[in-house]
Amino acid sequence: MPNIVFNYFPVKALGEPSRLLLAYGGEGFEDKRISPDNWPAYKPSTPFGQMPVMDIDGKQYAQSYAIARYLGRKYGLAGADIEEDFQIDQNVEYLNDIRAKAASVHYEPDADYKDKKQAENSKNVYPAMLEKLDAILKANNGHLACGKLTWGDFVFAGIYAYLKTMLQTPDLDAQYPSFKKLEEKVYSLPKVKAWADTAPKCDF
Ligand SMILES: N[C@@H](CCC(=O)N[C@@H](CS)C(=O)NCC(=O)O)C(=O)O
Repeated sequence: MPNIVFNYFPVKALGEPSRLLLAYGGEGFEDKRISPDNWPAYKPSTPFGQMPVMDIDGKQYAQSYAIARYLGRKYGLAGADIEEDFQIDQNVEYLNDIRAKAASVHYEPDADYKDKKQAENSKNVYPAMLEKLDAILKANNGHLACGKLTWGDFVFAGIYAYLKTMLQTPDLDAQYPSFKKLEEKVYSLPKVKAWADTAPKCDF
């Protein structure tokens, strides 16, 4: 068995998709949660000065979606051909567009501009993007792509709580039951559930 260490902050955010994939893969991994206090000491030794970073037998792997794609291929959760691979990549990118748009507002330092932008996006931007995401899930048998379980579903389930926080829409579950259903589908896969039941609890 390889020695796998997964390094990320003590939140779900961009790290949780790969934690879920590693749990699914069943090889065992050290779920290392680095506190913001300890981060400056570790940062210079990471490939891009950011986390997540996965370490397999001393080799470092960085960039959250690249890691998730790699683990998806490793554990049989990639597409069956390049057309399916493309569909997964495309829909993961779209999901990330929503996250990035919401994050740019969430982390805005100017409070007045932040409020204005949040109100504007909630009215004119997020609804159409979320409707589209809902339509994608509905067209794919409840999955993010290819009508079946892929690593894209793990990205969705892993970042869903973070997405809700970024969007400032705690009622997203009720608005779009397909979202909550997909999150639950992944978290209830037996190996994922066994890991999640004992993992540290985080709100996002
Ligand atoms: N594109 C990168 C972004 C990673 C990223 O933004 N990481 C943040 C935490 S979510 C980070 O390491 N922040 C600390 C820093 O930049 O010093 C990925 O997807 O992995």
